[in-house]
Amino acid sequence: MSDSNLQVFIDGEFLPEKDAKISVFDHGLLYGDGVFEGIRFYNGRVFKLEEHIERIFDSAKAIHLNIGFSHADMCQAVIDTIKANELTDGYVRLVITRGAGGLGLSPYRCEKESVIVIASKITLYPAEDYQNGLKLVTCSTRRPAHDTLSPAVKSLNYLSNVMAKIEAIAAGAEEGVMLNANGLVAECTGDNVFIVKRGLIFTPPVSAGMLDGITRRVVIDLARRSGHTLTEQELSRYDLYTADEVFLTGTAAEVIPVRVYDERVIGDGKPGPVTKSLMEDFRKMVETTGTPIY
Ligand code: PXG
Repeated sequence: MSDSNLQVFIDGEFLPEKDAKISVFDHGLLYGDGVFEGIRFYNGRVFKLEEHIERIFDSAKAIHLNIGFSHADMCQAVIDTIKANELTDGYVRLVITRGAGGLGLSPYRCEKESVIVIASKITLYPAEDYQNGLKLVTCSTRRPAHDTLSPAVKSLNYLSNVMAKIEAIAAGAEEGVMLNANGLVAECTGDNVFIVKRGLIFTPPVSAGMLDGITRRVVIDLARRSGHTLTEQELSRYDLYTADEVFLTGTAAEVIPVRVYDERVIGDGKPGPVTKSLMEDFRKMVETTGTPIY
């Protein structure tokens, strides 16, 4: 996808899309050495900006990457990039790479990290996926264990997610469920997982090995505020197969129902009442909250 002439922020400068380039010696490219964020903005407001900026700082800290920008500068860079592109609704990709260095793993030979902000329109899941629900399959590719690369780090190493996505697409599914090293449900390739059983909501705890999703946090909060009982508890595939409702959360997907998982029809095969009410609550929240851009 290429928008005609985006203005891209690189290290404090705006460059037209065709000139927005970084070095082939950047360790972000050579080793996947860097971190990123995906942020949505709706109606001229950035949704959960502070939380996304906080998470990228945490991801950077975890990989020992120094960000030469302050928290406030980073928020401003996001706002400025959206403004430079005169957008009101869309998606921001924030990328911080280790920077250009030698052909060796050591990050200490990289001169300076690069901060990249791309603001663009977003390609949404088709509307029918929200009405009918997604098809999911279990992928054989596991989420990395905490002692490999913390799954809480939103790093440029997304290859296991990409491999899982390939498996899901090969199976004719829209998303793939990734298990942790113990064979329990961690999350999907780019979304967190929730189930509803007998009116109660469950989602695996972050310790199950996942990205601490910002949409997940919002939905946990919305569910509890509307009087639902929500428990963070490890879930197996069995728990998903036998759930009354399954839904996913993520910046790109928002709140989206699941129709079938590993060929098992979820509930009656239609989005359930809890999912539908949370989808509605989420929609209201994104339209009425957020950091103003203009
Ligand atoms: N798990 C993983 C592995 C993710 O990458 C989520 C869960 C949901 O987290 P948030 O904070 O967004 O609620 C993500 C984030 C894409 C895309 O292009 C997906 C994400 C982020 C940016 C782009 O599909 N998922």
